[in-house]
Amino acid sequence: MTPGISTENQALLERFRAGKKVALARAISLVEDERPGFQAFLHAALETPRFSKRVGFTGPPGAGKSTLVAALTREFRDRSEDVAVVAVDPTSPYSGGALLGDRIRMNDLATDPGIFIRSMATRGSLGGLAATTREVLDLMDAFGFQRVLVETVGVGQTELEITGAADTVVVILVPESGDAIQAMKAGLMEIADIFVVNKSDRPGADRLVKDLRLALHLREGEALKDVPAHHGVDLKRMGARGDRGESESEEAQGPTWEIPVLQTVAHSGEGVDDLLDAVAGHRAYLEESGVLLKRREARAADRVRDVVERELRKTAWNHPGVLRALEAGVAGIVSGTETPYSLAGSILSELLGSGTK
Ligand SMILES: Nc1nc2c(ncn2[C@@H]2O[C@H](COP(=O)(O)OP(=O)(O)OP(=O)(O)O)[C@@H](O)[C@H]2O)c(=O)[nH]1
Ligand SMILES: [Mg+2]
Repeated sequence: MTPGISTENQALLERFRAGKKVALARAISLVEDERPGFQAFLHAALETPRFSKRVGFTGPPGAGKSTLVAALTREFRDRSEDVAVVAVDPTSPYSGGALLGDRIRMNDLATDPGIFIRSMATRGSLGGLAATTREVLDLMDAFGFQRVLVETVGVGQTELEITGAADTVVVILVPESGDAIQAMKAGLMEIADIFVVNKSDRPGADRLVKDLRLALHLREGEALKDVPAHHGVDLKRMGARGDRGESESEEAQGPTWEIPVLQTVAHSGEGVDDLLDAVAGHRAYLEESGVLLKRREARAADRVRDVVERELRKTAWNHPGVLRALEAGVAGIVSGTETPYSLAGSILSELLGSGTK
């Protein structure tokens, strides 16, 4: 990585460090667009202790995530906390109707200088995180926000990504979003620190709450029978929460956390206080049990992996020898004298050898 930083980025960095919101916004764009020098900038900007309390919110489209995040943001502000919000939107910022909706809902918050709101588009149409969401969250953290809230639309497995980005994960379901069995199948039991059944003014909410509680108890029972629910989970994919089940439950000597299932009516604010208490309670648990440190370390390891992978990919596909070998070898694969594996093998030795020779 380039240790050097351009004069322009140095100026930006100074304004970022001085706490200028405009500089934060520009720094985010620099990172989001992966513009030249963004890694050097991140390196310099992140070389500072970070203390943000990060809370992730995920759930199906239209579950009321933004309405809840807006309600919580107001509460945090009332308690004099600075809040940064990232809404990761599956639609493009240029054509997204949902984004506009978020903007309008969060509009009344946007004029408060203690609040910073940013929307990011995902790569695909399936939700989850955008390529640089984690880095943008790091920036907000380094900038000094006490709270960093991230909203992502969960569609199937995409909500799992949020575990690598937040300390506390709130999974928001609604009576329409299906039953607890579906939630279990989607892996939500593994990622949720807090369950919220929003739209509790609608029929079916009580039922879903009961089912979720039952499912959580069943799962706990299984874990006690020495069948951890987390076996087979891909650590790389799970990121920060990858080691959650086993290591946290085996070290049960400290404080433990029982996943609460709360009910809210986001637009009227009903249940928001309970949610705040649960978020605070989970924070206390994270700190007292030492799990926070573990999650942060897992997150750090994850970030290093990301950077190494990105750099390797970039190095490989910009390497003249690699490109030559690929070009020269494809005909052999087509005619059957080479295979993708033999060619990849020689490309890798070309690449890895080149660093040491
Ligand atoms: N009946 C009812 N409607 C709600 C409740 N909470 C939110 N809504 C409405 O549900 C719709 C979606 O709310 P949002 O907050 O945009 O939901 P979201 O999960 O952020 O949506 P996306 O970001 O588009 O996935 C809005 O029209 C809200 O007013 C609730 O508790 N009860
Ligand atoms: Mg939303």
